[in-house]
Amino acid sequence: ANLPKDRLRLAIQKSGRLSTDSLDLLKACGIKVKSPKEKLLLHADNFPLDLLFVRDDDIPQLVMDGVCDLGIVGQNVLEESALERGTTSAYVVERTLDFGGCRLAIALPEERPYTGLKDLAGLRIATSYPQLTKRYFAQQGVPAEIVTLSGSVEIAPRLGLADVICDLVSSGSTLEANKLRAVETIFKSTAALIRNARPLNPEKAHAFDIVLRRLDGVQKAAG
Ligand code: PRT
Ligand code: ZN
Repeated sequence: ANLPKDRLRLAIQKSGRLSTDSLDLLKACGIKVKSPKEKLLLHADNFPLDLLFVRDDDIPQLVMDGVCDLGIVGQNVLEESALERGTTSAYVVERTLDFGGCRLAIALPEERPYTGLKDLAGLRIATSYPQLTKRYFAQQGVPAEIVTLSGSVEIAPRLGLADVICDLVSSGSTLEANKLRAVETIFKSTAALIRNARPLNPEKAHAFDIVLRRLDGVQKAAG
């Protein structure tokens, strides 16, 4: 990767649930960037850091491959990506953050009876997180067929694509609107600040120390 030697490169979500909180966090850390929207890459004015705006799904790989030094991404997306890659050694979770909170949960049509996981044996489960879902069912010793969908997972049972789903839940109103109920939580997530596992050069390491110190101050103040 062709990285500047003296500026940290941080990948954040371009537009989505983590975007505003990610930018606000940088601002709270005293790192100023101009209005991002059009640009893919932005230089911070007052700090040796550049921002790359991308789809959240691309962030783990960008960091693991060293295209970016740092990333802010949901731990759900990170863990799914690491499982797919078959290794967790290419990145380090530096800090978990206090936004982007959600859980990956198994949900069933309201009318389907449920006494425990064994009731799901042999069923088709729609999800955008096949790796996390597969791992959970394997760990629990319950056989299941995973149907991978990139979105609109909650309508899969009604379409006859799957019997149950495994999807992210925050308020629960999407499940409710689709007459589904969560029965098991398989993964709890928040956003996290991650770093490529290889050591930073001394200039970048110094800048990153400052980022972390400010971040810890901000998070401590927020309680
Ligand atoms: O375009 P891009 O690929 O970057 O964005 P995206 O659409 O893939 O992701 P986005 O912006 O929806 O979510 C980014 C990250 O936010 C996720 O990876 C999670 O880490 C985190 N997050 C927190 C959530 C939610 N809460 C959440 N509720 N991500 C998605 N949802 C969805 C969920 O999939 C379901 O459709 O919201 C719906 C449920 O919400 P409730 O409030 O009705 O329960
Ligand atoms: Zn995405």
